[in-house]
Amino acid sequence: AAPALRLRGPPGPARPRSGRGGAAAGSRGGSRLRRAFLLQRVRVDPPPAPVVQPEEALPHVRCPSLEHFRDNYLIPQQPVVLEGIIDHWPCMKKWSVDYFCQVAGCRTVPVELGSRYTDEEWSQKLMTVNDFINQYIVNENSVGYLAQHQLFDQIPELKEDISIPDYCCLGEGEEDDITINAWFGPEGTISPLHQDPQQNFLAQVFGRKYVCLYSPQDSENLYPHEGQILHNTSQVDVEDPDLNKFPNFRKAARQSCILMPGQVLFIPVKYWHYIRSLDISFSVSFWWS
Ligand SMILES: O=C(O)CCC(=O)C(=O)O
Repeated sequence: AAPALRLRGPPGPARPRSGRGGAAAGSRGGSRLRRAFLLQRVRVDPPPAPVVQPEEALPHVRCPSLEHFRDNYLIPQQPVVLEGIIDHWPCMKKWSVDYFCQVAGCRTVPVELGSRYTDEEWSQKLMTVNDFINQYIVNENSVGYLAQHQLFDQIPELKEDISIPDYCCLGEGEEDDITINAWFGPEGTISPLHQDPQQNFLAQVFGRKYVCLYSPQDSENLYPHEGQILHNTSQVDVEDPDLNKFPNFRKAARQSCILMPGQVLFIPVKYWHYIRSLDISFSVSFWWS
């Protein structure tokens, strides 16, 4: 059966659920597209792994009880890195690049091309998992990101290797309403600073990710894009901010971490997040309410 693929292409009148998928929207002339095609062949070496300063380090907590998580993080809407809660997931031992070739190699998935979805030259295309792995994971000449894709609905076999974190039962929504997305890419993928309308558990299966978070209370210091499509995405490049253009960005209080395999980051509703992969990386996100 045809997979339930949904490209996060140019959004229609309704806003896409997440910030992704907007920048490349809009019409482009052929020459611009050709230029984009050439640009995306060139991969700029990503900067090294940043050092997280102690004053901005996110708290870590190991296997908190439901009550502890609810009272200290969910109700006050404080982000936290949870440890020890996915060690038992079969994916932690099973998943590798080779494994994806075996179980999903022939399946077609949407891939984002270009470093970040706010770049002009960003685009998306459909390709098989085998082609994605050959072109963007094994040969890292340019950045391709299998991002925000409901891979587990497409390939239910993979769903057996993960489970919905117990803490989601603290929400008011039904389990069926939880959106589970896969994020698979090489070193150097960047999700620009943006916010989403649901709570999120971002579980790291392999590879590391550098994550910066800012409270929704700092929104005005983060210069969201104007207009409907990208208003949940900041104009500021977190790792190289233009402080002349965005002077109040220095007032925004950052929390950060290097998310390691086996760790799960709780990102409260509307918390701004910026994420750069430091290795070949696979994450699973759970959006819940
Ligand atoms: O890991 C990433 O690149 C982005 C994840 C994200 O934005 C999300 O889970 O909402």
